Amino acid sequence: HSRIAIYPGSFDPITYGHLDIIKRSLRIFEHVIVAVARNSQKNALFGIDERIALIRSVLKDEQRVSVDTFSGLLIDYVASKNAHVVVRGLRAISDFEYEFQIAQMNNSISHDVETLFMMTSVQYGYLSSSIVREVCSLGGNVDSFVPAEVKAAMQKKYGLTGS
Ligand code: COD
Repeated sequence: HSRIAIYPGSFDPITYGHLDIIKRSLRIFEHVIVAVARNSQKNALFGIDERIALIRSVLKDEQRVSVDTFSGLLIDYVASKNAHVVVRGLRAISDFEYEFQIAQMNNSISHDVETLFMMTSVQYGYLSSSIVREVCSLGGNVDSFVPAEVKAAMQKKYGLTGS
């Protein structure tokens, strides 16, 4: 009987693919906590506080979503929120092996957490934060991938003027 889901990730930056998973999760859960991982090994464009501010801004009208950050093990964070469900999105087959590994690792450390996978919506199947960063850095149009405030923040990072 889980009313809360944790949606963890790097969100560097948040895209329409992430937002789609969040909105669909809200049809199943009463509350979704978007949890930005602090100790991700990925090369980040945005700092943690910038990523949180962007997510909050994009989801400001959604009362049932909160945005948080965590460090250390995901399952410890999930337990600290009295939650039992982690939501993850699945795109291509290439996501599967990585996600399967994380889910099984988490499950072997704690049987108290279930990972729920949602298939990406077809229009976002190819979308990832890293691809969006690359397209934006090279001057490509990212309007259909990220909300306007995210686009503006990326253009600022890359020293591009807004269009
Ligand atoms: N459509 C659908 N889903 C999508 C899309 C899209 N277009 N784009 C991304 N997603 C999904 C991803 O599949 C993922 O489920 C989620 O959105 C977030 O994506 P990212 O890329 O921002 O997040 P990741 O994969 O970098 O997050 C990894 C974690 C931070 C969750 C992981 O490293 C972690 O749990 N770290 C904490 C340490 C820990 O506990 N380690 C042990 C377990 S690995």
